[in-house]
Amino acid sequence: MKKKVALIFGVTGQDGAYLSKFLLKKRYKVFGVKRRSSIINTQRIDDIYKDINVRSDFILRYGDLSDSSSIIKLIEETKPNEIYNLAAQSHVNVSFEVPEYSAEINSLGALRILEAIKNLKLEKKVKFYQAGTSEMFGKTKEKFQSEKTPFYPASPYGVSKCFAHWITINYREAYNIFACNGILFNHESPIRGETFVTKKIIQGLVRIKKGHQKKLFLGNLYSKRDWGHARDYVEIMWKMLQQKKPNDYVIGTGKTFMIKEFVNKSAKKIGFKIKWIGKGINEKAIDIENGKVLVECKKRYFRPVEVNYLKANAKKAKKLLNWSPKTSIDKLIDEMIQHELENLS
Ligand code: NAP
Ligand code: G4F
Repeated sequence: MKKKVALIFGVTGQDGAYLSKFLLKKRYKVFGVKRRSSIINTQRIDDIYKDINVRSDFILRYGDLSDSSSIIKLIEETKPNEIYNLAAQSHVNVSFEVPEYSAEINSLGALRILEAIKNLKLEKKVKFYQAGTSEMFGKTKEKFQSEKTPFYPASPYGVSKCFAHWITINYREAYNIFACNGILFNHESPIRGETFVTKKIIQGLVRIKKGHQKKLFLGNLYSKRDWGHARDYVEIMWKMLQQKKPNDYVIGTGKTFMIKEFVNKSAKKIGFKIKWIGKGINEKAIDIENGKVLVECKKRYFRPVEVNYLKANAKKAKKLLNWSPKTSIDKLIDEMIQHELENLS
């Protein structure tokens, strides 16, 4: 039987790596789009080439979401059954520094792919997944956020993703493209980018424990996030595209924790006994055993506007896709700590 073909934009990112491995196990041929960088950026997917059962079905191509011609060429050449748009300038705080670039890639990038599908007349042949985000809910006051919760984005990143969300719906309605939005809440893993808070906390605390780092500097300790495991979340991206009709789904655990709670849980598992002292920017976590400061706050890690509270209502995905997350926050932290210990240089 002919293998299904997937084209993944953002293949070198956290989700791109997990999704590639998931699809290869499902016997897909996977084309991944990487962008040119001055240093090799394929660390997260290099291990695929060690697996002789799948490596011949995994092909990397150069491309960039800022370049329509590369998108059109890639779609024409690879003839995908499914396109996953995971590519983005995905860091919320950085989007305040590069707002125009964030919109260019996150908003117009999605539009460019949809336009290519339409202009190549592939509406009936290609299914499209758009990586949406809980950041679109932003400053919401709703206790749980579902597909019906109005968006109130609180960063250039959040705003840019709202455009991508609505243009995906618009092209679905206008041109009958099988296009789905996943509205995914935070998902982490051992291969999470090092500047996202979970990875930064665990990597920092492990390094301090082993004598490779002195302190960890953080921003707002009081925002709350609904954290799941990326491995569980890529499966649902695929599942959305296997349904009879395209739809949009919220994906999250329905549990939320403060950043400070994440520090406490991680510190305990790594073997620290800590106490918090001070307030606001002067708040610090002290190692009770030797009195040393482990965690301090730094102004540069605070955002001009904060998303204080996110908690998913994923009942629609549970009901229609029979989906629920498999990994608890404790298991996620354990896995991330284990990875840091094994990879400590
Ligand atoms: P990530 O690790 O930051 O990966 C982003 C990917 O996009 C990388 O492969 C990156 O390439 C690529 N990229 C950036 N700019 C590009 C451009 N101009 N052209 C082509 N590719 C480009 O993000 P992630 O955590 O895997 O997230 C995947 C997607 O889901 C993103 O769209 C993100 O916004 C969204 N999302 C993530 C979460 C989460 O909690 N992880 C939650 C909701 C939504 P380089 O490797 O070269 O940088
Ligand atoms: O880990 P974060 O940077 O993730 P954030 O902003 O929630 O965004 C992530 O999840 C979104 C889904 O909701 C994705 F769409 C997006 O692409 C990305 O993957 O920050 C989490 C929280 C924030 O409230 C932040 O202010 O942690 C707080 N925080 C405190 N200190 C910090 C730090 N965040 C970072 N990155 N670095 C700090 O030092």
